[in-house]
Amino acid sequence: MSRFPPTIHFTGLNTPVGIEWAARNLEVVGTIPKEIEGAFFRAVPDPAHPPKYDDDIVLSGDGMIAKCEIVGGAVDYAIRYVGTERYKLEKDARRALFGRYRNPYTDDPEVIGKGRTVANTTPVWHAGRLFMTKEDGLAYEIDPKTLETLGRWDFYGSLKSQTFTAHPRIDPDTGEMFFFGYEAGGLCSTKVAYGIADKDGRLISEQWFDQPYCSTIHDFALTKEYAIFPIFPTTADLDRLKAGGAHWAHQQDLDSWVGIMPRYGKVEDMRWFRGRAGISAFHLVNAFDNGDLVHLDVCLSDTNAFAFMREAGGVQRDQRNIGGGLTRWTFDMSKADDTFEERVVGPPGDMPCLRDVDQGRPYRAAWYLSMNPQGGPSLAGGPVGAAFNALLRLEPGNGRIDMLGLDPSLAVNEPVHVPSHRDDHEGWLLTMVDRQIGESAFHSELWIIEAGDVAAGPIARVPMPMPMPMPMRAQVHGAWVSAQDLKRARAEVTTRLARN
Ligand code: V55
Ligand code: FE
Repeated sequence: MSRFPPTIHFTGLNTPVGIEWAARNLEVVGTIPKEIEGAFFRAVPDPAHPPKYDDDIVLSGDGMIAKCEIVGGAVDYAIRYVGTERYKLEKDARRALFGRYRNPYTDDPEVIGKGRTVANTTPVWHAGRLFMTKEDGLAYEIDPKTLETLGRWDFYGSLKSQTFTAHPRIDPDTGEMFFFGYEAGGLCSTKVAYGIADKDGRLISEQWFDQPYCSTIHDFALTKEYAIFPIFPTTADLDRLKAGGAHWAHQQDLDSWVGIMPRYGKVEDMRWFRGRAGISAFHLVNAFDNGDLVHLDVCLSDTNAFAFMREAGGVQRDQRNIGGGLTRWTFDMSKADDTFEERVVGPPGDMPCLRDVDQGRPYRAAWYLSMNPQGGPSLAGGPVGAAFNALLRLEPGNGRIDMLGLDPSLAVNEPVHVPSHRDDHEGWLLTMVDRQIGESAFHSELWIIEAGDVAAGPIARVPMPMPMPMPMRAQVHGAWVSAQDLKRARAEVTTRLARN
């Protein structure tokens, strides 16, 4: 392929951009509250080269790391490719060498055994370091100042897992990072590594266990007492990969599972709870424990939200016809059986956002993205093909919902939460909003929103510089790092540029 194919994965909001750029002192409409000082990092998949085969999916796009930095009310923007092994090899070759999504059997022979990850899913900040992650490989460390890639992160050679999740969880009290990697032992391995890094980023524990089958464990959850691993029936198969097929196929008739173990305990103490067949979730909002009860809030759907994973499993379902809801699962650890309670606490949606201090604790409110029931279908684009156009604030304890419903010409990306110093103030959300301004023309703006009053809309907006006649490719996840934390970035970061 010498050009990008004109499919939904490469047109409209998904049109490849491929430009590394930076601009200072962007126009600010309104006033950014003084307390908002720091950087909003964004993970943006953007393929640098046309795919090796006829088509490809958004999840294969080379990771770009973007930064909206807010200093004294001024805003700077920058975006760069993550210098993964794969990106560098293809950059040198000036073409795609790696084939289909997570199938190394479709790669050029010259890159067999080379790192395939595109590090395009979540920016993670821990212990003064910034990482770009994707669940199919190790994280890459990024210099938070320059966005330069410093190298693969394996905890100074101590991590045995071949993979690292895009959704680690950080305990707000201890500063420890709890994480996992599935397919830890290689392609289609049922081994899952469960790890803990201390507040200084040292690996203090890594244990491996087997999941019931090789599923895509995209996210997990943490409470003060437990680590929780949800297993949904989207499975990998080595023979299918060897035949050049899809990594993932959703199995609508296969049971789901939830594994729960003491978070500082042994994997041998994992208890497995059996869930409904065919369901799927990518993101968990939060979890907390209360005596013997463990509550887990899940962005649940009744089948896999990604068409390419459904179709590989023979599931035919229109994207706009997927059921589900924000669902609370409650596990009674005092009972010996493998059942649990389920109730819906909010409308369907995904891309949840939580205050850092609420991680693993009872919490009052969370935010997530959904579809505006008014105004018509949403823009095409993003990883599942239909962009979100509503931002919800949910109080799961009492079911209260506030909505910022957007015009169908607008798409909203996952927000990050910025805390306030005032106890009586819920802080702010930052989110990139894309607007269609012509048949294939888009314009993006950063919106600053009162977290406690999303329905009021933005209190300040930062239009991306014009003229910029291209979309900004849809973001996957983001991370907020305060100015104070940025100052505590590891000093040695800049001296380690030589490392790989
Ligand atoms: C997801 C995203 C990915 C991926 C697998 O949001 C799952 C879910 C951006 O990459 O590879
Ligand atoms: Fe995710």
